[in-house]
Amino acid sequence: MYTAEMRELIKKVEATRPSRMGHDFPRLSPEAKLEILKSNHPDYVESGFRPLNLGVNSGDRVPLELADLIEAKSRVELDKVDLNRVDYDVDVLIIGAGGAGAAAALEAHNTGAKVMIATKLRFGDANTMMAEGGIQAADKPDDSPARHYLDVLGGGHFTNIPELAKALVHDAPGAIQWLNELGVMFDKEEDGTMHTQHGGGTSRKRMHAAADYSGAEIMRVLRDEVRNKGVEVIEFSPAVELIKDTEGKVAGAVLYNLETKEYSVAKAKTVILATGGAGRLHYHGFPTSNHYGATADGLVLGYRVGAELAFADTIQYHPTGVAFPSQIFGALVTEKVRGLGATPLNIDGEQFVYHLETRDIEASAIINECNVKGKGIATPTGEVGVWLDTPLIDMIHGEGTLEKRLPAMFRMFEKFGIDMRKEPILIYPTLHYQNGGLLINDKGETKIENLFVAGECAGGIHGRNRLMGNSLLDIIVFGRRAGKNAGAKSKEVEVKDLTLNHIAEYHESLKANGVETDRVSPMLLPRYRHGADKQN
Ligand code: MEZ
Repeated sequence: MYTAEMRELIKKVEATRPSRMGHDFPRLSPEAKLEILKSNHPDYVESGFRPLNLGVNSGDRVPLELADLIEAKSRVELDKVDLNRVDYDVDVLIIGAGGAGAAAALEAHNTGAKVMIATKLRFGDANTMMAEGGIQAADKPDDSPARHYLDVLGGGHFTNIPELAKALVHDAPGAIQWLNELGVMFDKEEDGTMHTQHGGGTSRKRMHAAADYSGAEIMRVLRDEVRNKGVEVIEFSPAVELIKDTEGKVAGAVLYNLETKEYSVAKAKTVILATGGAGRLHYHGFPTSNHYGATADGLVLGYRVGAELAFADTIQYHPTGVAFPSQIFGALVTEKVRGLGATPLNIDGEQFVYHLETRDIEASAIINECNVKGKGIATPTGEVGVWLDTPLIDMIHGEGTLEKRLPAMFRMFEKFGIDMRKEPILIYPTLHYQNGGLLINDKGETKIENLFVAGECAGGIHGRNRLMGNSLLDIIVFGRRAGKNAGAKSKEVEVKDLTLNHIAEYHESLKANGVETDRVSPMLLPRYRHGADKQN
């Protein structure tokens, strides 16, 4: 599959390999890290951001595409929604059916609450399903939640909200146990203990995995369990607006059936937003590893009812997205590949960065190598990337390791005639994760009464950069916390008359703040047609 030119360049990789074996590349100093971030990371490229004109985060800097969605009108034709005709009446409404939504549903169900999930696509169409490398938890004798906490804070440049980071690491061993007991097939050693490995920025091996399809395996089990418990799941029905009651408390959502194009009213005592990420907004023009529905819908819905955003200006670009072949451009090459020893190399076959720096640093170093130093490898379709020297994996750990630990990666490249056991692969950063989201406390609550958030839609846990494997962990920990607390809270709630007056008020506020627009949001689905307005 590689062109003749690329094959020539691979010879340089092979030539330097013996001298690289067994030698760790030096890590960057804190000053050098800051410098490489500021000069290369898209979060520092000001042209990709603007301040918000209205709402609780007025004046705060957010990516342009998100700002446009927030500063847009409701897509709901308000005259077509009859709030007196309630279609679903539940205790806990969960919006989103990825890992966080499913974990929340199970715990809310355990409180005895009547729970319903409404989701835009199918149950499990979510970034959880696409997560590959693993889930962190400090459950080995040489590790502790305190060490995990320090790694989380170091990775997040000490900007994380401490109570959220504490909750994440504290609940982690229990989360693994819970998943294991539900039936997740984690990789285990012969003696039955969990197999764990390093990720970028981890001081201990605490990445638990199911090969390189960890998220799919977790989602498989959670989805089965939700179905077994009889929780109602409404598919192809995104929430298009949150409903309040006349006391200003969140009290349900307007759902929109993508097939019949009809609205329905879901009344609820508590609501959990678990709508996931925003990769399909393609910030700074990056490709994405995210699923098709990752369009920041929850941020828009939450902001319209007054929930606060936190860290909305910080996005994670996974260092190793596919740069070649173009058919899978931007797809995720799990960090586990680097965790197993594969190193990034430039066009001369030289390593230019330690292979397990945190993601923001690693991605910045790759961008720098390609776009500043001009040492990237050009692809036939005009992209650029650096090598990831995957043959090192079997050389370090023994023949058969790559296929055993990375079967999905192996197949993905094999389909295109690339044998990653024998030849390096070409990678470049891809938009992977929104580090921020709607601000929550350690119960998963927002400051808006009866509104909870869990998973990638929530902000504050990871600060300005998340470590590998803390996202699958976060969806379980905060999904469970939100589910338990929303279930318990629903017992005290008495819903008053339903209203959508806050939408009319939001429209007034747009006008009052000088935003004249025909844009509508949430976006729901990305627009890839030529000439289509990406925002509508
Ligand atoms: O946490 C993640 O984002 C993850 C595990 C991704 C990966 O590289 O596999």
